[in-house]
Amino acid sequence: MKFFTVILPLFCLFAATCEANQEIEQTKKMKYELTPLEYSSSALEPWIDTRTVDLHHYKHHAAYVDKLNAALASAPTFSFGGSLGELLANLDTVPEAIRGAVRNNGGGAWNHTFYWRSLAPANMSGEPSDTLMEAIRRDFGSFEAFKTKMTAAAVSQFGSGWAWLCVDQDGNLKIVSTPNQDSPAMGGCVGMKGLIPILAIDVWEHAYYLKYQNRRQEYAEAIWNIINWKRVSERFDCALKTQSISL
Ligand code: MN3
Repeated sequence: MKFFTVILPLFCLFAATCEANQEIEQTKKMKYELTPLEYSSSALEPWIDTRTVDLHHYKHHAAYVDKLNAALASAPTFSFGGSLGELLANLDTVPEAIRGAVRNNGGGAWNHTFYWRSLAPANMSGEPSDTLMEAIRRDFGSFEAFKTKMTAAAVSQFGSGWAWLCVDQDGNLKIVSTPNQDSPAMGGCVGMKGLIPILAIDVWEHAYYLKYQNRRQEYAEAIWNIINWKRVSERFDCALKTQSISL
């Protein structure tokens, strides 16, 4: 009787601790993690529907992170201690055998974190800071003209890709688009040296197809209702002051 009341619970505790340790070991090997959303899956309604956010974040975004980790694990002699952004900025140091996988999946992982953090529920969207608004008017003529131009960049990106608002080395705003999961975060590695992204629009079909089907234009117009302008303005300040990317 005593065995079952004293020894068995102790044994179970020991077994549970071992399991926990194993989990920690596995976590250590999983170098990069899925960045959690800052809002609920329904928070972007009605502009981006709950099901799209769920699938996009917990399936698509998560898959990029998993595949990135798998690619890195397949090259045991390569180790990189920095952030994902730093890894992408140094793509040319990644072994050729996994460079394509890191470019696609590391880019996918980073771009999506940047995208989710570019968005906010409509009632918290706000507007650009005075300094950012001034720069928008200076470089695009008006806020409306800027939105029209960025929407057009999103719509006209052939196939899957991204539209970005960036700050160049002279502090000017530039709209660019990239194919696949290429990103200004990859800098010179993808011919985008010195461009610091401050806002991203994902134009892969998985970002909008459930609600908008083939109407990418409608999605790219709707997204202006849920931009996190506080965050984008902070990124702009960071780009001007430190010439660096802020997530
Ligand atoms: Mn996507």
